[in-house]
Amino acid sequence: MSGPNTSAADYQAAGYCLFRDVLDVEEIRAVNAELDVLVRDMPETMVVYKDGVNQEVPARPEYLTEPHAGKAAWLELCRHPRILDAVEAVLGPDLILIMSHVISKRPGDGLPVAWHQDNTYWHSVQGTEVGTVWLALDDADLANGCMQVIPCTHEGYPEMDKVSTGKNDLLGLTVEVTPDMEEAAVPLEMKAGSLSIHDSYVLHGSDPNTSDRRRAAYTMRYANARTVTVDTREHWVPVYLVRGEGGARESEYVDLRPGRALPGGLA
Ligand SMILES: O=C(O)CCC(=O)C(=O)O
Repeated sequence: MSGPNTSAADYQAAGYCLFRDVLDVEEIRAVNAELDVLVRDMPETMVVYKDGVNQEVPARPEYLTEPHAGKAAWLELCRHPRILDAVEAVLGPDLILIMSHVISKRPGDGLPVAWHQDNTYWHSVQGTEVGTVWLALDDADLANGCMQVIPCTHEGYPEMDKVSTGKNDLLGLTVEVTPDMEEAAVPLEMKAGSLSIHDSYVLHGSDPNTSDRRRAAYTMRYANARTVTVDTREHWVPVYLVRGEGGARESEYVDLRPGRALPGGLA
């Protein structure tokens, strides 16, 4: 098993890249204080897309979706200059923020995430240059269910079929992988404050958290605004222009480039 790719220049070929020590201890402490509030305020049940349909399930901290659309601190984090520098290094200077999701796996209880591609879940998003920042809010390793990727599986941008896992996991669906593919998986072990970016077509997933430590991460999804368009009538949250030019649909996006005020109405 080879080590993780840490060269932005190799992102296109590998389908992911790891950036170490992007946020410092104080910054991560502040994000974790916001996460405590999200978990404290979780409702009893949540509607999640699972097994191919929207379902109401008992609330769990793996399903804290789109906090940036309602809370200023999360939206501000999504345009943190050092995070956007990493995104720009792999997706270019024109960037839209399209989604976000906190996935917090409780100690000894965190759900696995079966092998999947992201793009097949996002029908409102057209284009291939879409990447997810996976920001570690805790130290993440194999024991607490760090994310793993199967490098290069995005090549040619295939749309792989999904089948039911029949298990209690985050998505309820999986792409079937061969033992050879599984053997090639790279665990993205990292310290809190580091992040990886993965292509929306590359296969990735994670094991359950069997350790006595939490494993929380904040995933922020970005796209190249010149080559990717989002149908804002179909999309479930606003799309934010965070850097550069917005392309053909710029007028439909919320302008959140440096210096712009956050939208009103956020908590
Ligand atoms: O956090 C995980 O374990 C999985 C994350 C994931 O599937 C994603 O960010 O698309």
